[in-house]
Amino acid sequence: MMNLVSVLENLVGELEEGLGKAEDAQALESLRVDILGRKGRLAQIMSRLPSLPPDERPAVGLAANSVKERCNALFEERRKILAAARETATLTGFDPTLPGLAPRRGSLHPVTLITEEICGIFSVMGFDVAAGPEVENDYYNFEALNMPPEHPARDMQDTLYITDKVLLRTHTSPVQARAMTTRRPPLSIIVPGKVYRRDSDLTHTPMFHQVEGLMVDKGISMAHLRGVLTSFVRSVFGVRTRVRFRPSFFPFTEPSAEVDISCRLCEGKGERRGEACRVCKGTGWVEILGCGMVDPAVFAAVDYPENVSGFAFGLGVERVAMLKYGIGDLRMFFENDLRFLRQFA
Ligand code: 2U9
Repeated sequence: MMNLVSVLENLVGELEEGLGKAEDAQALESLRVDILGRKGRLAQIMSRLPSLPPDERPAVGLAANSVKERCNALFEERRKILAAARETATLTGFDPTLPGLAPRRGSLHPVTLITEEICGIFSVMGFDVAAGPEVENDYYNFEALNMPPEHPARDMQDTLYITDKVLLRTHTSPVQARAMTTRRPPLSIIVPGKVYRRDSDLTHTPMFHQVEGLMVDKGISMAHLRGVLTSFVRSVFGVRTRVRFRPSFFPFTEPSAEVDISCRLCEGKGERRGEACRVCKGTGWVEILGCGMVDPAVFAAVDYPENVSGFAFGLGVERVAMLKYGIGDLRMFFENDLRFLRQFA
């Protein structure tokens, strides 16, 4: 008799398991027929009742009634849950019983990708990555960098002023100037960040991204500048890239140079399909960065000794990204069009 009672009790556990898998009304009904139906599991067990000794029958009958009641309650509970889900689905068009959609994975912005690539290359060469405020004061943005009051580079046309003496940094150079006030040479740092200029047209945005670098020690020369920047450029654009240094001018470096690389689109030929190359305007070269030997006036401003020298350089991140990825329009970086951004996944 005990045996038949425990067989009955097991039915409840079996049913619970089956209910967890029943996802719709149809599955629920077939499970009910299976267990409680006229020829179901419970009925089959009960058909063995007459073969038991008469004094054992009442206990089994009692157990059967209890099991039947609990099974009905479990069915009812599941039926209500499925009905509620169906109602939600018809009311909201949202069916919580459907399998979910896998979310699309995001990707890093091309400006972030290039910034990380550039900083990675200089980190390997021993540079520390440094950062500083985007809201700067006149001293670190201009004065310490050999741009005294009335210097043309401070022109209202270029600089976004907050007050007389407070402004949005126009380059990341103030971070290097700050680093030199807190650290003694030897020093080599690379500074990525946002910079701001009062400029807005097809090829200029009021905010863009720069990476600038500085190396200071005894005996640093143009040869170090040339070696470091040539190997940097070849890391980003490939070992076959040709590099040339052209004389230029910056207030904070003397001598100064601009670095051109051979055009990737026309491979330095200046010509494509019988027409002047649109990327290098037919010259075979594109400008990629500015650089120079730090002007002694800058060292004087930060109280560095006269026996050190150093080189500095700067580049625009959007410009590097445009050349590396062949992006023709600066506005792409700021529109956040997912069709553009997804290509960098
Ligand atoms: C200190 C001393 C010198 C940073 C330099 C450049 C040359 C340069 C431009 C590239 C394109 C700005 O983004 S851009 O428009 N930058 O050409 N920057 S040397 O020289 C420094 C910096 C800090 C203390």
